[in-house]
Amino acid sequence: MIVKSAEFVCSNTQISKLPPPEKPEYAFIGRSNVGKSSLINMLTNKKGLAKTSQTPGKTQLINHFLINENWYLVDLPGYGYARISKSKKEDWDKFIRTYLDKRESLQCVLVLIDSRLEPQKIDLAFCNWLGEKGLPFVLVFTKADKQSGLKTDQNIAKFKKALSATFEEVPTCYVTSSENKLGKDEVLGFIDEVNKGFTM
Ligand SMILES: Nc1nc2c(ncn2[C@@H]2O[C@H](COP(=O)(O)OP(=O)(O)O)[C@@H](O)[C@H]2O)c(=O)[nH]1
Ligand SMILES: [Mg+2]
Repeated sequence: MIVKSAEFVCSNTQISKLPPPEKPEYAFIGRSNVGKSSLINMLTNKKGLAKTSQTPGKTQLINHFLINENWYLVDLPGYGYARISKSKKEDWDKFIRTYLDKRESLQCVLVLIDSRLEPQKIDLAFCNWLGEKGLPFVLVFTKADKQSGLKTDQNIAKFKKALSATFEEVPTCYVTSSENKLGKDEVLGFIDEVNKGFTM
């Protein structure tokens, strides 16, 4: 897929104000600082589309971007930010989980994982929750330029192994780098394929 246009549509704090669920939608989510904004900008060829390195945990917004006038890329607030209060964390949980669970047009959740790290509990727990809800998701490993391919492969293998404790079939994995555009064609190609099967 070639991204010809990418437009910011809206930011929401309320599920009731989301755009009508008439286009296929893909939610990007991961721990704060995982490289989500950078990945969104890389995929859409727009440097400032998603704001990178903002103070996390401040505003908890669901951001909709319209791509090629045809599908929505949704930027969700990061999870696992240590310095936000417990009540804020619970608000995050409720808001995002309701969105993920109820959004009819949501085709897939892209769960971003830092490829430099050993499997993190919070990422595994989130994947398990998606599994329990029967929500389709893929894993997008970020920042692969930061270490050797071998190290990346090892961390991915460990993550898959950890997931295999609860999943019969481990989801598809993509290896990406926003720095050198690794994985761009693969992630966009995947979205393109799913879009083809979208019916209202
Ligand atoms: N080397 C490298 N750095 C990255 C990559 N993606 C993000 N970063 C850096 O990681 C930090 C967090 O990125 P950001 O996109 O703001 O993460 P977010 O909090 O998940 O939206 C920033 O300093 C980015 O420049 C990547 O693929 N490679
Ligand atoms: Mg960000």
